[in-house]
Amino acid sequence: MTPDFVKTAPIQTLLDRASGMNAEGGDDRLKAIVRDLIEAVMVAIVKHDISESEFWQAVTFLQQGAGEFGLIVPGAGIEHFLDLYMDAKDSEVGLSGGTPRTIEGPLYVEGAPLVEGEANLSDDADDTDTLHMSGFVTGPDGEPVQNAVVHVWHANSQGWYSHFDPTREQTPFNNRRRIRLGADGRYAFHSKMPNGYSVPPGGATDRLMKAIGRHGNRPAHVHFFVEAPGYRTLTTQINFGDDPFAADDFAFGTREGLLPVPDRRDKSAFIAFDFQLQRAASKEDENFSTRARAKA
Ligand code: MBD
Ligand code: FE
Repeated sequence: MTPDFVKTAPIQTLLDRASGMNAEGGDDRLKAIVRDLIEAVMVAIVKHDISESEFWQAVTFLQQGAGEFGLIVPGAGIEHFLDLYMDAKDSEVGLSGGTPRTIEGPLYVEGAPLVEGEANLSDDADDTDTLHMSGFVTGPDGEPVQNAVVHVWHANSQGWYSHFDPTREQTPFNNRRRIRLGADGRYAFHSKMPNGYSVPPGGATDRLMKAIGRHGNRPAHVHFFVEAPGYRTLTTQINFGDDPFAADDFAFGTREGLLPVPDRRDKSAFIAFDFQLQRAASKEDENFSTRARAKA
């Protein structure tokens, strides 16, 4: 059997009815999307001759793994795909330049302390080196960006993020801050050096990765949102260029231009990194995505 089977009249009629195509109410755009998604599942079933048992195994996997969808999505490369798609759409309308965007990931928490000046991100003890990171936030012409806020978050030396730490040993905003910048657009912070992240052992993401011969490790990294009136909010992260997983990130978050090598000296490591924002074309263009985020 070939996927042409899905194109036969009875299946196409089933798809129209299943997606509400000929129903009165509902959202037309959503109907069309739902129809394409169901059809894609049907095509995969026929193409790979997926059995009834295999299909229900997949349903059970998704049911049990629902809590890890935020990890499965980047692991499957779909969050990075969204970046590549936004980049391509930007370049189609002549928008380019500035610091590259890269995935947010599932571990941001709203409401981190808003601080000014040289910031300390780490509230909790952690027996590791100190990271010192600093630089400038500029616009497309190199001008210092006014009233910028830099949101920064990263893991601890065990690779765990506060709020999501299964050991429950971290205080709520450890290694999380929002830094309000002055008129010169300079930011600076220090914190306990993060380590690479690994997906929870035995969880849905781990099982999927193992089943397809992959791993679930990320290099050590630091996440940022950079927002300022009149500019597009930047979602990005730096990954440590000297991490063993720098070229093999399970979440595809590493990008050229975002891989600084920390200058490691004694118990300190230094990273100088500047952010360049794109100008916003409208108030809406300033916003970041309305993705649902954890609150603490
Ligand atoms: C992370 O820390 C992360 O940044 C992503 C994208 C996925 C899993 C863990
Ligand atoms: Fe992360």
